[in-house]
Amino acid sequence: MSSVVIVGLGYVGLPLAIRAAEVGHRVIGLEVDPSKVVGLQQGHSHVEDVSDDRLLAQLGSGQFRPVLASRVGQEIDGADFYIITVPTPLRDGVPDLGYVESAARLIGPRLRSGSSVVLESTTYPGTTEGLLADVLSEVSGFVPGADFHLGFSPERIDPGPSSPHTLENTPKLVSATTAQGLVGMREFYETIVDTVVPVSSPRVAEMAKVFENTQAYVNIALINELADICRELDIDVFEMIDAAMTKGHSMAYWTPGPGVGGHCLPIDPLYLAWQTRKDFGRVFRFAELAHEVNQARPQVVVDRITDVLNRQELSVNGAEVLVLGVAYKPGVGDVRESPAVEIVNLLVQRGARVTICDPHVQDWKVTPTLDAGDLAAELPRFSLSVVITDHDEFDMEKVAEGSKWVLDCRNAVPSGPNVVRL
Ligand code: SAJ
Repeated sequence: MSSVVIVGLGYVGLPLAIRAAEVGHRVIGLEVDPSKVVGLQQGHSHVEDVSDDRLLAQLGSGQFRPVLASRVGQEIDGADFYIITVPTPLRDGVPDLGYVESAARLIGPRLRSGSSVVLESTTYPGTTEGLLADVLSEVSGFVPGADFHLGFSPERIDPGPSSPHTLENTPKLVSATTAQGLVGMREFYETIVDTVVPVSSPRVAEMAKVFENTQAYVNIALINELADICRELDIDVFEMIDAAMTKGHSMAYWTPGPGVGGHCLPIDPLYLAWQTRKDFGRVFRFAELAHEVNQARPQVVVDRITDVLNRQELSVNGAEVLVLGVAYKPGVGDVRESPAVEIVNLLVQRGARVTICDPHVQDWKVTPTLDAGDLAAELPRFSLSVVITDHDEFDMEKVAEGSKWVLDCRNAVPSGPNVVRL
């Protein structure tokens, strides 16, 4: 088995670190957030996909050690594999690869001849063989591909405890700048996942990842726009989708909603859109149009809320509105890029008195919160309940029974005279 250093212990790095430890690799995980490191050292997992029990087992066996990145020392020298799983956000529409560069500067001086460096963070094609190779070469004095191996293997984590798609059962693309590097990376990942899919270069793997999420983003934008058209034509969009899905082939199931959140779908397509404009002045029209449509969804929701309140001869200003679910999708507590944040802000700007209820989100500070256990008793005091994220914890029949009005953004609430769909 191998010595492995994983840089970044978030929703990608921690599951990878624990899985690698479970199959026998010696893993050191580097994390910049001291509270996360302390929590991990105490056996508390901050990632829904990794239970405390699995974490404790690997801490106990000594196969996994979480270390504060700023305190790391020679324990990470000369590892077999260095895997970078850090965020690659957008800053005002511009890719921010600062975390990748910091990771490269952290591990570069520690490489030995024959070490392998793998980037898993989503980025635009050319990053691995460009920016990452350049920084590693600068800080290590080594030649990428000759002195150490370099590759890209996109993360395909589907967050959420209820997802059937796990790290182990999701095929893993693997690529390297040299044939020899690919051999070692394939062997390593084959100990961790059921299916490894080698591709000819990091650029192919980088582009495949961006394509995976762009096709999702575009299709969600398409069904969001069709939902608005169906409403104008008085067609039940969900019945229409189910009817279309009976075709059985060349159809994928996408549903309209209040917007597209998370750290992947609303971000990754714009990495490529930024690159095509910068490098050769080409507009990646599908990505930019999809972003325009999906980013407009929160305003669509607020317009619908205004409509429903108007039916009660109420204005948004001063209305008591309950928002059910602010995480970006059911079963998770992540509010990054969540459309609910934008919807709440728009409502507050218009004078609404907003309360949120989300059993998965702990540190919400924007508005008052309601505990899910008090939901049934408190529903009647709101002029409108808005279902933004349909967590399993919500009893939607009780939401329909107890609410004056419901705006259902997820087709999650049973039909009723007081239930309006987005
Ligand atoms: N959403 C819709 N309609 C849909 C599907 C999703 O409105 O039909 C919304 C969700 O409500 C959510 C957002 O899109 O706000 C993203 O949800 P998601 O579950 O599709 O995406 P993530 O970010 O949790 O995970 C995605 C998944 N990729 C897809 O292509 C759907 C996951 O399979 C990937 O592994 C992950 O990105 C990744 O790592 O890229």
